[in-house]
Amino acid sequence: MQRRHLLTGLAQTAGLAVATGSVSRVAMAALPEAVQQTSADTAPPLNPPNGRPYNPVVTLNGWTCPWRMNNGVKEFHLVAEPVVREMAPGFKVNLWGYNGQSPGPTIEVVEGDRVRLFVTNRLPEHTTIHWHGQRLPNGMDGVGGLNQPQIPVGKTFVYEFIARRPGTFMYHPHADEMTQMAMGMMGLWITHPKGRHPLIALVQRDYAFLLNAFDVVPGSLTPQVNTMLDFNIWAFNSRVFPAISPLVARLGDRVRVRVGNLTMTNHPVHIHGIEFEVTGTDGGPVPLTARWPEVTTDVAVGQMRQLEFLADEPGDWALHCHKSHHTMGAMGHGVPTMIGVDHRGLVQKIQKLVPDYMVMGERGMADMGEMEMPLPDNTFPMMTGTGPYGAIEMGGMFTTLKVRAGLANGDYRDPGNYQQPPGTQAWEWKGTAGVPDMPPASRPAALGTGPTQGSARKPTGHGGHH
Ligand SMILES: [Cu+2]
Repeated sequence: MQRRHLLTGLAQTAGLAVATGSVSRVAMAALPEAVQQTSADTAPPLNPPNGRPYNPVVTLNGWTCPWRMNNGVKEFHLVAEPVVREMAPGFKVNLWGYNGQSPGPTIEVVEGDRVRLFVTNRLPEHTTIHWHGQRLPNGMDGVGGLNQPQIPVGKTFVYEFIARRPGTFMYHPHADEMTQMAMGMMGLWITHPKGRHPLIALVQRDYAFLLNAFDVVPGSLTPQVNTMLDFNIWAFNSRVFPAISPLVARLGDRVRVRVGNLTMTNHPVHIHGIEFEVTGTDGGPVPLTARWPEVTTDVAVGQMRQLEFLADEPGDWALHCHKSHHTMGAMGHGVPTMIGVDHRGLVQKIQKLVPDYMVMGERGMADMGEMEMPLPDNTFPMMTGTGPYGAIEMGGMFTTLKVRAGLANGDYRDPGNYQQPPGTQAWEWKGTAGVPDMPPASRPAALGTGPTQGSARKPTGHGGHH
């Protein structure tokens, strides 16, 4: 019954494709293969086997969609469908996506390419795709009802336009958007420049990912789609720390990181150890005179930012959203602040009634990073991830930029933990408590921060203390 239903659906799909649009019957004789991806790992960059050359991107915990050339047209086949996304090992969520994953595959083309995208709808409701940021004919913009009829269940529509502007773009449905984006339907689109572009630098590493958020009640399998602000899963490309791949760079590499935001709130993306410039937005390359150095840049809802920097400081550098609640895993929002509350004696009494009962938060929440809490069957810890020096106490939108000397070109493998050179790591003070073990001349009092600070800093009326 199901097999027959599926075959009927495929036949309808192919039939509609032949009947749709201005594409010749020859071009439409067979749909391009809808390549499926079963893994949530970061796929190696897809070097273009044909068409104009370009330097491919690496999609964090994602992949690039293979295409076929058809009389000079780049043809892609996206299938909108329910998927199971492994957001972290042991934490699988029922999402909607494209070609087996959420986000869908990254589309990579070159400025000037004619692109034909077949979109097959295997969702239980209609959909469309909007090509966020693209210059294209109005009828290809994908707003259901406004620019085109919705793509019904089981049907395939064809989008076709020339990639006119180089840059970083996104795609997502413009049909029942609240539900479909809350379920993970989104993807990246990169249009590489043809030849050298005065505002687009050559880089050795080019990373891309989307910021996304879900509301998955701990223990459940499917996001709540009506949630407006109270999300509990904060992800890079539908993946949460420590399951997000690191961004690996060779010492001295110029690195580009393309970040798009399809959540319901802004995310200040922060990178440690280096300074970057925002060299492009979804509106295009930023003029050189409009760039300034940053270590954090806010990526607002519906925005794309291209960050570029020189990876000239070796180490394992944190790269994360600076909203501290977004570097947390699933948590109950009703947890009261317990800092300063003394639970001694109470725990044993409660444990007689509730054997799993644990106290958290009376000294802050750091205990969460090391506590092995009994978790519901399908979720992940609130603060997790272990580094070489213990629990990292992070989750959600957090990963690392790993800068190493001597990596091979195109080697994206995790190089492991950074070995701190001797004498370059923070160390434990083991002197006499409270008394600085320094020469008297350099003691805090002499610097104006000791017991005499008050009188030393007060205006004296003579104007002589400078
Ligand atoms: Cu954030």
